[in-house]
Amino acid sequence: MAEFFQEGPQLANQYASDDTLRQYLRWRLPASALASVEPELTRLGGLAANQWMELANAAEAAPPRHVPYDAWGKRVDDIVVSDAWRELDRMSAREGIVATAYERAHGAFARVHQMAKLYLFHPSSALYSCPLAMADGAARFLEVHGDGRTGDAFERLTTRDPARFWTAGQWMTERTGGSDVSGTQTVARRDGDSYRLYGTKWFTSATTSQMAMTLARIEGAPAGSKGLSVFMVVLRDERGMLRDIRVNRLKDKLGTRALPTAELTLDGAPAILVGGEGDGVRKIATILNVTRVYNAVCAIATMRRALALASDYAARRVAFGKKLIEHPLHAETLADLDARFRAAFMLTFQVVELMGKEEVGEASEAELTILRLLTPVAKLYTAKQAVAVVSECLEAIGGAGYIEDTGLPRLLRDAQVLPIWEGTTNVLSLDVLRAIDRNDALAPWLAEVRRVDDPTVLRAVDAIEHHVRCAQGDAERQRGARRLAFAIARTAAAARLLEHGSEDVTKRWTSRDLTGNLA
Ligand code: MFK
Repeated sequence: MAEFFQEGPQLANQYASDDTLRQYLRWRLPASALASVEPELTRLGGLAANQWMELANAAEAAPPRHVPYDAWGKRVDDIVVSDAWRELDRMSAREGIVATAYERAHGAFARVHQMAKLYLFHPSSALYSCPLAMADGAARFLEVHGDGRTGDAFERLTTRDPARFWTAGQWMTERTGGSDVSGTQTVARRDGDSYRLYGTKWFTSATTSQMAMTLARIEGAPAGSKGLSVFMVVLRDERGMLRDIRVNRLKDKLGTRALPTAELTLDGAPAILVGGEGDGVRKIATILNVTRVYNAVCAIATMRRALALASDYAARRVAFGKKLIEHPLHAETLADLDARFRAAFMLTFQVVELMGKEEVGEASEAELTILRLLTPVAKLYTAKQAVAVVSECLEAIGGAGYIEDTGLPRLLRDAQVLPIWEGTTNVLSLDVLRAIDRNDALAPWLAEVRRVDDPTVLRAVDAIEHHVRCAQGDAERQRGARRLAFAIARTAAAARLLEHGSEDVTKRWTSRDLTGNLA
């Protein structure tokens, strides 16, 4: 008898084989926009299955290295990255993964177009999506708050020319806090028309970026987050040397291993104040809200990749006399995971649509407040789902799912960062309360969802309203904030699934308790 060898799961074209994305685009995009984006997405779907994936594997195999001194003892703080990482940078520029959002070829649908591209790119990018997220956040910040002093930064962040393209860091976290940034200790001292920054940044993702947006306190400004201001830092001089910045070390992380994340000391780094003095947390929220949407898109993309592999495997692997997919319980498990993915997809792309409308000035007041509410909801919910769904998909592949050189464990490690960075689940659940209290964001969303005439959704909406009305006092409201955020996420997703009319998935989804027992 010939020896048996199991074939591993294979990736098909990641656009052509993705019914969820294709059906969604057919549903939402005008025919002319769909006709224009489909050939491009089909091509990118091929890159995601092949060339990008090979680059991502190569980048993972050669993680970044910190070289503090040169051969002659001079401090250089070089961060050496792989050729593959650099090629991912060039390819993402050429393909306009950021630029598409600002070219606005499809008006209010520019974000849908762009995020569809990011969705294909992310799981085959070794997290190059991270510098892109922060570049996009910085571009949006400069579009909203920028003035003549930031030179050509906006143009560089949004170009397709790899030779000019810049990515950006987003340095908010200090030893005093990742969630509570009000204790930021970095000081900005005036230096003529600009500033110099002094302090330590504890987590700086993508430290090979050309620029960063950061928070610092101008000397003499009050304590707390109102006393912080937003600054732009161009990291290197014409010779490529860091400008009064020291790299203390690279972080040794559970995942995202191709991504250089560093601890930095700013020792007089030149910086440009952007958006005026003070109120820095409120202003930098412009960036956070972009990167949180990226986080959600990358979370659903991760789920989809894990499901694509687990489903392909189920069609190849034979156990107990038949293929895995022919076993009712295995098929049921995959169908449940698929429903969780599709619900998360619908929620995320609702937020993407609203963001696109906002950016071209076509969002109504109600839509703006729904965007404010659903951005943290989508981020926190999809991130948690990504970890759970990827974990189940690895289990569905069995022991091989736990073996490093299959590439599968990386999916889980990389998913685990999604609920942590850009605001943890609890911090974002409290942000949902902030949106409800300060932006009165619940009422317009409730009104919108009530238009979906379905008894399960209407019951869930009533339960949410009842919960918000009855929660007494700050502590009780905070204790219930996570349950509330999850209930909003599940209900928003159900409403979209119903609107879309995908019957099987909708039935599977609405047969659950959408509110997760809010009472
Ligand atoms: C693959 C995907 C790639 C993703 C890229 C990942 C790169 C990773 C890099 C990072 O991890 S960067 C660090 C991320 N850090 C965070 O996300 C911080 C998490 N903490 C919070 O979000 C806290 O809630 C917050 C810092 C905002 C609390 O600050 P405060 O100052 O104690 O809150 P406060 O006083 O309530 O808010 C200040 C103002 O900002 C208020 O405005 P008003 O005074 O006018 O009312 C708030 O309404 C406003 N604000 C806060 N969050 C907002 C917001 N406005 C709009 N949107 C928001 N999200």
